Amino acid sequence: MGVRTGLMLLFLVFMVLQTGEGQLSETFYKTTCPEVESIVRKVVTQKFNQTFVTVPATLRLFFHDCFVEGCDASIMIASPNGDAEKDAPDNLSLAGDGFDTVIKAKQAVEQTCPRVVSCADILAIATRDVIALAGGPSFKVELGRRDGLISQASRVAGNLPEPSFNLTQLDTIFAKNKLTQTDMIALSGVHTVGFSHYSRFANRLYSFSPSSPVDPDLDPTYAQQLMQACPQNVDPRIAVNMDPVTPQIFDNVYFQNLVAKKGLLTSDEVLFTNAASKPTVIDFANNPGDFNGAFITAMRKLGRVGVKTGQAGEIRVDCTAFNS
Ligand code: HEM
Ligand SMILES: *[C@@H]1O[C@H](CO)[C@@H](O)[C@H](O)[C@H]1NC(C)=O
Ligand SMILES: *[C@@H]1O[C@H](CO)[C@@H](O)[C@H](O)[C@H]1NC(C)=O
Ligand SMILES: CC(=O)N[C@H]1CO[C@H](CO)[C@@H](O)[C@@H]1O
Repeated sequence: MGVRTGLMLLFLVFMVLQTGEGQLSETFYKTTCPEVESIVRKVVTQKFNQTFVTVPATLRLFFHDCFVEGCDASIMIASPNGDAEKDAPDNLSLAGDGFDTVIKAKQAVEQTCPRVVSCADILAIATRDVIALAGGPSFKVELGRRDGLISQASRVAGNLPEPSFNLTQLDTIFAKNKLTQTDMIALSGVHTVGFSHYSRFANRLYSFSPSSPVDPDLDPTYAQQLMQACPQNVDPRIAVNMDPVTPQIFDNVYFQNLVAKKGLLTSDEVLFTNAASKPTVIDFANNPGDFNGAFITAMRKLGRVGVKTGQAGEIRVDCTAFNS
């Protein structure tokens, strides 16, 4: 082979190692661990049968993992010093059941296919499974992610959306992860399950503006209910359902709530109040099929964010610790 070809090849290898971004595939473990999806589904179903919290906990874990360092299970790492990704203030409310689901599924997979399946892929499969268990759409999940080697609380800041964000800020942070506004709106539909703590929406009830303490974009009856559930200076551990109508079903009612001015977070309601995103919200509220289709597209794209493939990263043995 000529010098030119050799250099080209070297360059290509270098590029692949540099970015670590390769192709994910639905059949990645076809020969190395064909049972992986059925093993994970069984563990997730068992956990779901014990507690519904498994659903929101796993979903939010996946989102936060992907937006910080990419979908590489960096969020799973435990640290004795409390300075790992999961210890950042934004994670204060990550429910333990999400971590527990992934740890248990990994332990089960290790029995059959030791050191073959990444924790990042197990989290992706478990996330797909909890959506279906809660009544949401089912879809094929792409696999082949490797586990990351960095997990630092200090690297979380600025990478996750805040509940106070306006549409421009939401668009920007999702675009950074190669997700469009439509992807962002569809993914926000995950707030059809799960809870929010009082502190994340308290400003909308008590201190919105000097002339109007209650956010005018909140339905007055809903605002009253929220104030009853969350009086001022309530115990900060109090949390309320984000979908007040069907909190335990993964459906498009979240979008119907936005139309009815019953979006809990400012970042939820803005999707309806801003004219640029309003038509998509109305479409998803009226056509569950449109929501499901856009949601599946967006979830698969979310699962590709910053993935490590090939030789990058590692296949962790214990999801909560780097291999030493
Ligand atoms: C669009 C921007 C988003 C913002 C500003 C946002 C913000 C929040 C906030 C403030 C909470 C309440 C947390 C608490 O107080 O415990 C929450 C809960 C939740 N978020 Fe989001 N989120 C966004 C998008 C997403 C996406 C894309 C997903 C998943 C794909 C997601 C999944 C969840 C889940 C499942 C919960 C409930 C957690 C639980 O019940 O334990 N969120 N989100
Ligand atoms: C979960 O519960 C359902 C319904 O009660 C039951 O059919 C199923 O066998 C359970 N699955 C597991 C894995 O525990
Ligand atoms: C959104 O928030 C950013 C930061 O606070 C601000 O600069 C921008 O003007 C806001 N955009 C809209 C449309 O309100
Ligand atoms: C589930 C989890 O690890 N939560 C941690 C999130 O971060 C706070 C500190 O900001 C920890 O106290 C929590 O244990």
